[in-house]
Amino acid sequence: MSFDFSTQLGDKRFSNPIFTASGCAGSGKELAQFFALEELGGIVTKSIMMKPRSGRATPRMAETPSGMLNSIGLQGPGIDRFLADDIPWLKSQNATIVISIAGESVEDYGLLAKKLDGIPGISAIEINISCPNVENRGQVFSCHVDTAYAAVNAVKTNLNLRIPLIAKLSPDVTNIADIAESVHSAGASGVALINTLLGMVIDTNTMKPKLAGKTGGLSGPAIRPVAVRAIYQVHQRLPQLSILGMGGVASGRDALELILAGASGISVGTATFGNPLAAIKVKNELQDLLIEKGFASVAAAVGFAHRDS
Ligand code: RRO
Repeated sequence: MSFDFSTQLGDKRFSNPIFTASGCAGSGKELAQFFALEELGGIVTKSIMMKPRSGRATPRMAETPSGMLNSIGLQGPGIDRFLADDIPWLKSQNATIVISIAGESVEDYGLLAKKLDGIPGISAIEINISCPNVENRGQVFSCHVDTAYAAVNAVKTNLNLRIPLIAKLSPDVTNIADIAESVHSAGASGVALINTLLGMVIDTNTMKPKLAGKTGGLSGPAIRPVAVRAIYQVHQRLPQLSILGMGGVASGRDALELILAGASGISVGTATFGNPLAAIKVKNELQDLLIEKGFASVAAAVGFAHRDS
C-alpha cells in the first residue's frame, strides 16, 4: 500500500505535516546546520512586526515542571529587514515558507499584509494574534471575538495573494471555538492551536518573579493536554477549518495525538531547544506510526478521535 504523507492547510498542499513552531527557530538559520530545511513541511518564522524591536528585559526564560516560560516580547528586525535578508535566504534553502506576523494594532496587521503582498514564494501566513508577552493585555487580539475578527479581516482585505491565512490563537479564553469561528468568518482558512499559556514563576530564594517581565508564556509537554483539548473543540465545531497543531510535541506519538484530535499539520517548538533534530525525529516517527496503524494518508487520521466507530 502506498502511503501519502502530504497534508493540506487551507487550499495549499505541503509535502509533509511537520513544521517548525514560530519563535523557536528564528528563520531557520541555526537549524540548517543540522538538516536541510526543505525536509520539513514548512518553516514558520518568528513573528515579525512593522518595526525592529529589542524585546523585553532579561531574564526572559525560566524552567518549569515539564515545560518552560518565555518572555521574549517579540524581538525582531522589523518587516523591511526581514524581507530583504531572511526571505531570500529561506528561498536559497528551498524551504517552504510560512511567515508569522504580529501587530500592535489592527492597522499594523493591514500594513504588514500590504508589505507581503506580491512577494513570491510565501506558502502561507500565520497571523499571530495571541502573543502573551505584550505590555497591554488589550493587544491580545485573540482574547475577544471582535478584536480577533478585526485583525484577521485587516490582513484579508489588504492582501491580494491567494494563500492560506492561519490565525494563531491563545488557549487563555473561555470558549476557543467561538474565537475560531470569528477568525474563520474574517477570512482565515486555518488556525494555529495553541500559543503559550500565560504563566508565572516566583523564585523562593529571592522571593521575586524569575522573569524580568514577571509573566511569560508556558510551553512544552506540560501544555499538550490543553492543546489536544483546544484542537478537539475547534475541529468539532468547524471540521472544515484547517488546524496547525502545536503544544509540547516531542515524538511521533505526541504528533499523532494532535492529529487524531483534528490537526492537519504539527509545529514542533520547545523540543527543538533540547534537540535541534526534534522536528525530523517527530516526522520520521509519525510516518512509521501512521503506517503501522494502517492509515493510507495523513488526511485519513485527521480527527479520527471524533469518529463513532
Ligand atoms: O515573543 C514572544 O515573547 C512570544 C510570542 Br510573539 C508568542 O506568540 N508566544 C510566546 O510565547 N512568546
